[in-house]
Amino acid sequence: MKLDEIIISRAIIERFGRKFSQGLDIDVAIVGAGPSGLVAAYYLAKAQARVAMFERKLSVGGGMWGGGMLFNEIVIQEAARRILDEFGISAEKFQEEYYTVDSVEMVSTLCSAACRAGVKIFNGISVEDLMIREEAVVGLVINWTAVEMAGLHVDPLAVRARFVVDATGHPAEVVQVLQRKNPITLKTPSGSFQGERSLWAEAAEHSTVENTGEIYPGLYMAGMAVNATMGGYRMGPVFGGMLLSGEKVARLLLERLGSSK
Ligand code: 48F
Repeated sequence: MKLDEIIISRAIIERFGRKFSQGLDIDVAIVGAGPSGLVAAYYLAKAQARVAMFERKLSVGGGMWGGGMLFNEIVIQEAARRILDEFGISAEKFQEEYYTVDSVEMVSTLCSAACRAGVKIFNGISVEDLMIREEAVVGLVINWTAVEMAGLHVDPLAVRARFVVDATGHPAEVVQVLQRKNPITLKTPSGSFQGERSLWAEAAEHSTVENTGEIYPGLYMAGMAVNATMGGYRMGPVFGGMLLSGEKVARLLLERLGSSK
């Protein structure tokens, strides 16, 4: 076999073009490929929803890689262990109801399962704005992260989605941009973005799952973005709530998609 650089280049361009084009008009667009986003994407795609995921960084996995303070182990509590079982991720019992997971196994396995279920993951792409119709979110405005970093004046492209999920973690970037650019009321106690509070793992893990849901018509939130938006606490390197939040948002969206199909 004689390798031709132009065939290699054309293969990449055409196959990416096909994938990108399929990702432009979908059921659910997920912003952020951390634990909550990856789990949500997996369950949605497994149920045949058309899902695309946009991740600012080259690497997926969000805050999982570094475990706690760069010790690359994360803690999962009993309530979320069944989700690890669903993915075939090995958890080691530390003491009653506490389990540890190697963070690299966690990231790679969640990502692999999402891809195999049919999720289209676009890394190196940042969501900078939302597409709006009347009183609802109907898609994303995206650009290359490299363009964002270079500060180049390059217009973005758009993605249409029946539903958008903010899974951007602590900054809750999607909710924040919606509020900053539009005169809207969010479904929070104050009607506005509340901001994250300090560390209280027990309360935070509960509220992140409890408040997972629709924050504005067409816009759902999962993971740490939920607590940041609702004024909840941070939880540190315990990840059960992230997994359960991802699972919950997928279930809520599948109910919506089922009723709108
Ligand atoms: O922060 P992240 O892991 O979100 P999560 O699923 O999990 C939070 C935990 O990692 C941890 C915690 C719980 O134990 O407190 O922090 O809520 O992943 C969020 C991903 O979103 C990407 C970001 O690079 C990260 O990988 N992201 C953020 N803003 C954007 C974005 C954006 N505007 N466009 C695309 N990706």
